[in-house]
Amino acid sequence: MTRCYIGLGSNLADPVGQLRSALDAMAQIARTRLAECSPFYTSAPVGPGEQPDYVNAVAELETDLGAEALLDALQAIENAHGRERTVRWGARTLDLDVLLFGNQTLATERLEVPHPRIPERNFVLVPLADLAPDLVMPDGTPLRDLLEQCPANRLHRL
Ligand code: A4P
Ligand code: MG
Repeated sequence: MTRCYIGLGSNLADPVGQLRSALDAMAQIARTRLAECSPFYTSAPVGPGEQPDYVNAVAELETDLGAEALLDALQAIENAHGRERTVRWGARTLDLDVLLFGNQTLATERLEVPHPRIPERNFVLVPLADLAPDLVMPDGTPLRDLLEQCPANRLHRL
């Protein structure tokens, strides 16, 4: 079993409902157990143009799938939630990012793990720390250090 952390984000079409429904769907992924989910947070959008605020959370999964098979399952859930990929970092109904996959470091065409933008995103770091305050990144950096150094961005626990 590999313990992994998935970032959930939505800023369209009832974001809280999108996240709840995504959690239900993640609990159904084959050979995978949904262990826990962080509280939900509202966060100021990072990205181009005017966008609504996001709702973000982090979920912990335990899986026997490989990383790319897990990504397939997550992308199927995104698609089932009406995700349309138009503008990079643009508004979206549901975004599921593989933040961490065990202690592995991966860089394939489809998958970069740890997710490269974790250090600059408090809407990822804060819920991740809710679940795993003592976590250490694959490169040896404690999560606490990343949290201390992360730029401030408006974030409210729901
Ligand atoms: N991909 C590579 N690595 C990964 C990974 N670790 N997890 C590839 C998931 N996917 C990964 O993703 C594009 C491709 O990235 C995928 O096909 C996969 O093979 P996408 O979801 O289609 O595109 P995207 O989400 O628009 O781009 P990207 O770069 O993933 O954006 P981010 O980093 O996910 O940022 N502001 C707030 N407040 N809250 C947010 O949640 N999210 C974003 C999206 C921007 N601003 C935000 C938020
Ligand atoms: Mg994404």
